[in-house]
Amino acid sequence: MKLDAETIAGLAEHLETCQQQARDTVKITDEHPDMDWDDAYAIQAEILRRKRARGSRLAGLKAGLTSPAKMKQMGVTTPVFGFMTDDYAVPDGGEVRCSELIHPKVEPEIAFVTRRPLKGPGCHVGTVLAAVDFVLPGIEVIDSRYRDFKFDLKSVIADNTSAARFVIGGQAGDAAGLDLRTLGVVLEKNGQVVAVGAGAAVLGHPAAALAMLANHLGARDEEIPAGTLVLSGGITEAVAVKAGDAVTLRVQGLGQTSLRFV
Ligand code: OOG
Ligand code: MG
Repeated sequence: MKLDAETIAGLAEHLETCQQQARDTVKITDEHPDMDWDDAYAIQAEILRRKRARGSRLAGLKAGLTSPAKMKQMGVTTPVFGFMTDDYAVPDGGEVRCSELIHPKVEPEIAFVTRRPLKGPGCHVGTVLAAVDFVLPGIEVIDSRYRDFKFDLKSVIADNTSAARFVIGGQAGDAAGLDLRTLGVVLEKNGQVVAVGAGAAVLGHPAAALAMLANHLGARDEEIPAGTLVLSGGITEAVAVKAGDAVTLRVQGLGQTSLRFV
């Protein structure tokens, strides 16, 4: 770690205040170029601690920057991990208020729910499929607190990987009984198809995102607990949205989930 506890707490407060006030900021590595990966995850953990202290509950975990389309769009090459709290959850078909966000984008994702805990090191696609209860269509709404979505990996990790809202819905599928690599996804905005893809875009197999997350947590002596919702990462580029837009994700054999931006 390169930053002291006070600096970490200050940066967490700064980023969370930007989120609460829907205000953007320059990336934090501009002022702290020497911060390291542990500092970045420590800032993220401090944001979670602040939210929990005010009564928020953890609603799930997420992997991001797991597909070539997302990595290319954001100019990075390594996946990142973050969290969602209960106030990020939108009911299926529900509304997202754009006044609470800076510059939201939507991502088509496969959501997993675990039946058993997953703890690295050594987790792989097989371990994950044995521990997963079911998969569902999920739309993640990301909203980087950084100006124009311009960031580096450490800055975006500290900013809880741009997490803002999510919706899951459709029909739960048996993860082990589906070929998640060829699972097709279609993202529609206002009735028009805006992105299409298949599960294999995520690290070759979307369960690999959970294996990476479990191995990442294992190195910190943490785990993915049983019964955890995990978003495995955007399959395609993220799509910008604004008030008035309606977004639907259709996943092959698993129905659809949708959101409206107001
Ligand atoms: C970072 C978060 C990426 C995903 O699914 O790839 C993410 C960002 O692009 O702002 O959630
Ligand atoms: Mg995402």
